[in-house]
Amino acid sequence: MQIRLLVAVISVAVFIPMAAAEVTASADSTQRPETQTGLAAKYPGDQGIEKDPSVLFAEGFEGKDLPIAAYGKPGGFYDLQGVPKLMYSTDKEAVVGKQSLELFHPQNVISPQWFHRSFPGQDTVYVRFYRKFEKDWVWPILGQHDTYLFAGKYNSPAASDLTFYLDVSGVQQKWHSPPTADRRPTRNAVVDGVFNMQPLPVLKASYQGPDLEFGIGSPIISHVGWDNYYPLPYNRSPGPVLQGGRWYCIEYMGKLNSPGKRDGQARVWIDGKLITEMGAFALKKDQWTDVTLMAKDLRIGYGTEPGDSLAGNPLNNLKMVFNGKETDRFLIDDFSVSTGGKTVYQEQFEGGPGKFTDGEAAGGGFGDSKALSFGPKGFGIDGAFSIPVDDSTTLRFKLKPLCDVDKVTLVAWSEKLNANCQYDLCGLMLRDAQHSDIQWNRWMLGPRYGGKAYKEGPPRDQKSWIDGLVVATRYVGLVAH
Ligand SMILES: [Ca+2]
Repeated sequence: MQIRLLVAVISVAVFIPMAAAEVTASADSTQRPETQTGLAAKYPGDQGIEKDPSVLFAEGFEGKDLPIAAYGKPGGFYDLQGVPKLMYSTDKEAVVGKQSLELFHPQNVISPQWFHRSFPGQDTVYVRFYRKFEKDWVWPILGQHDTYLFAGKYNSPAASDLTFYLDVSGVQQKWHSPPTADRRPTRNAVVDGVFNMQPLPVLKASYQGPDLEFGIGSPIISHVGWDNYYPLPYNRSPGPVLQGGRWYCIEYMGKLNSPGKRDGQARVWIDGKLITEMGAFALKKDQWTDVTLMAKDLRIGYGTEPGDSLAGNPLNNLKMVFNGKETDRFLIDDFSVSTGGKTVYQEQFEGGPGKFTDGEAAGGGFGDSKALSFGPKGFGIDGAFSIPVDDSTTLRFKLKPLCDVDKVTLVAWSEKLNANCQYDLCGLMLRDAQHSDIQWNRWMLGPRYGGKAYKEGPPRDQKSWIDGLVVATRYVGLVAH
């Protein structure tokens, strides 16, 4: 097998139903939560929704002169970066009521506007808003920080901060590969510009501060820069390529994990469809975790569209590795590859490792059977089967960690990409006992362009709109009319 681990992932889609008790919430989330009984269902047109005790704040931008009128006021929007005239309520567009907030994006102006809204700290926050971009919107090359949800002590140099960015990426970004002996495993950085201009929503996480852990087994980089962005994978379905000229309903949630537990979560829904779910992949000792990977979701290259994927590639090799000590072990059992309902390859490990390498058959398998035991260097299977990956191709296996594991990486070779495609199954350790004071307490709207790597704003004057913003401790749901 050719192992040339490279590039982390911007857009990944892997379907991971998990059976362990720790991840019950994740399993439940295959359906939109409270589809019939979300907050919005109780408040047609969002009328009165702001009075619901679950709602931290709601804004339909119906007020006159918003957000300027609320600038700097208690409970109001603030920090308009000195350019409030670039954000104003308008009656030309609306999803909720008759007005929305129009944002003007002047040509070649960086960070023309922000508004921030703080709220009492929460462990779990749901955000819903509607977003529309001009019909012929030109996406900035490096995308933009469109909105984000923030936990921590903003602007405090001693704070441990956590941010979920919902960015709209207009560019393919390449990220450093996984750890090597001389490179920290968490270090992600834009290394050059490979532009494809596909406007995809991308959920990113950025962390500042010591001792925060993102399930990657390494301290989080603590400074402002590209290398402390950690793209979260799409692990349910591919994100839509956003189009100008129509409204999108964007919903996301952040849940901090309980101290000492890997039960944090992040999810994004677009127009009611669950796109991203970063569940608590809790690889606890002595608990089975069933993992099913649908190979259509093995679009695990660095591409942001299905074309840059394993689709159509022969699936004939796989490798699974994790970070750990030499003595750390994993068991894998009940491995199968199927397509269209037909099993192509199956291995129960009762008679040994079969065609797997770098592992050995051991007891402790599923149902007191035997399983394949492997260490941190992982195992591989190469040439045991060969099928082109399509939507019906499915991998299935059972994993049993015998140690605490933060990340397991599945690797498959793509001739098309001439590179290994990888998917990281990782936990979401957003808070530990030492950081139990971290809470979600701020929501922000950009757009903000650039950063150090990019010095220009949008290539021409254009507009976008936002409406129906609700931040709540309960799932909000699509606006009910
Ligand atoms: Ca409105």
